[in-house]
Amino acid sequence: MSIKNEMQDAINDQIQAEMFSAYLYLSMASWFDDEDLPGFSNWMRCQYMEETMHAMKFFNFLNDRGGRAELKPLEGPDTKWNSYIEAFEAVVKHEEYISGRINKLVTLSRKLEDYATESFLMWYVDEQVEEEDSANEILSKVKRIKTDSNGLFMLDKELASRALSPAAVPTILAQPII
Ligand code: OFO
Repeated sequence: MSIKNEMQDAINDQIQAEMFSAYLYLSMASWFDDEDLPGFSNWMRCQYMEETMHAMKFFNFLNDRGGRAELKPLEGPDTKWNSYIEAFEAVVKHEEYISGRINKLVTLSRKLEDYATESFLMWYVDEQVEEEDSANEILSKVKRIKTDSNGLFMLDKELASRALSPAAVPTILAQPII
């Protein structure tokens, strides 16, 4: 059964939101580069790629369901923050906003009795728990560090070790099944 227009429109809005997330984190990666914190920048670059993967999962899903992804314009994200705490507070706030959007998509899928979409969305429900948790964890560390340059150096080293999950790559490259 093809996806209904109302669900397709809502998913297209979500593709835009995920791509904005990618754009926001890429902007943060650039800012952290400028702050000479390559590990923080690496974490944000990975985040950027994961968000692209989130958008592409929706993109591929629409194609698989006989729908069509229609890309919408993106607003420019912020380009600088007053502190590292402020930057990670913005990440946490943004992830909470995205979680709220995913919950609304689940509500809509139930209203439309679109159980295939509801099942698909459960991946995002779980993913948002992880996204909020990792952002909150780094925010707590950044708050603890405050102005301790040694602590900042150590955290930068820790964040430098983050790598993109291998599962993300095939999702981004996947062709729709015809
Ligand atoms: Fe950060 O989870 Fe998608 O947007």
